[in-house]
Amino acid sequence: MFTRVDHIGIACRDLDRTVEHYRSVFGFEVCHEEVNEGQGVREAMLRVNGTDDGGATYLQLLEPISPDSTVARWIERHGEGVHHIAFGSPDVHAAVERLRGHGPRVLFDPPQRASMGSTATFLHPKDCHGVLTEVVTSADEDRSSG
Ligand code: V0V
Ligand code: CO
Repeated sequence: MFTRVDHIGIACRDLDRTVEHYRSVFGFEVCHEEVNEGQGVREAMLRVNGTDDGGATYLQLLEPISPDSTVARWIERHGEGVHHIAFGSPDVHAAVERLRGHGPRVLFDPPQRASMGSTATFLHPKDCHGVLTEVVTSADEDRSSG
């Protein structure tokens, strides 16, 4: 069902400063930036490594763009830090079908357009031992839209 860690989502207050930390201290470069109005975030993707399923693993740095977004509320309560983990799946729709009835609440059903043209959903952290869990099919892998 899951073939890799697609990304680790990290909530930050200032995207540019956080990107600069990852660049100057760790040597990671930004490969993609976008604003996701629906999720209320500005995000940067930093590619960490390729994976043996032909995909890749990223860090996803997330800065809230509105005070009532989920990431803004989370930073308010917890401060900056790891916000979610995303598993890569060759077919997020099939993964949702399999997960239905197994317990975790599926938060976006159907899955939605996400970073870099991918399709993704989230599983409620209270049903995943405290971890907000995203399931993502990258644009490369997604054959469902033809
Ligand atoms: C909330 N909780 C978390 C959490 N966020 N636990 C672990 N990790 C997190 N990130 C806990 C929180 O401490 C509460 O538990 C409880 O869940 C309810 O939280 P809340 O603040 O009252 O509720 P909301 O309204 O923030 O809802 C939480 C959920 C929401 C998870 C339902 O954040 C959501 O729908 N998330 C999915 C969308 C998302 O996260 N988008 C941002 C990334 P206690 O304290 O009461 O025990 S967008 C993204 O990654 C994109 C676009 C991508 O391409 O990858
Ligand atoms: Co994410």
